[in-house]
Amino acid sequence: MAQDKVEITVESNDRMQFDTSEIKVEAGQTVVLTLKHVGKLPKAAMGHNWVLLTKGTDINSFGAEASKAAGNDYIPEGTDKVIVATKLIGGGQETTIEFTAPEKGTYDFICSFPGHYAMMKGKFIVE
Ligand SMILES: [Cu+2]
Repeated sequence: MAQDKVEITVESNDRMQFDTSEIKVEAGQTVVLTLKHVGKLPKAAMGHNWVLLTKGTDINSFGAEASKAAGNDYIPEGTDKVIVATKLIGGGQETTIEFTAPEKGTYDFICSFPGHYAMMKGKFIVE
């Protein structure tokens, strides 16, 4: 039996990178995910978030839609394409979210700051 709770830390930086491209958890686990921004640039220039998308969401079309949602941390208002997301942070900051891992499958995670999803993305695998 897997642990009930798993803690994950994802680092991001001033070079538009996450330090991980694959995260594995088990269905039903409580996931405590901390996003750290280890860079120095402010949120307006190099903001990062961690956004878990519903299965099958097209990253490019979601990213284009998200880029218009500056007033909401680049998460489109009322979207049904986001399972969970952190707030947007700048250099030196960190933020933590807690959520229940969704059903088994492979999901995409991205940073939805404009243009970042081309580099800042990875797979969230639920086993
Ligand atoms: Cu970013």
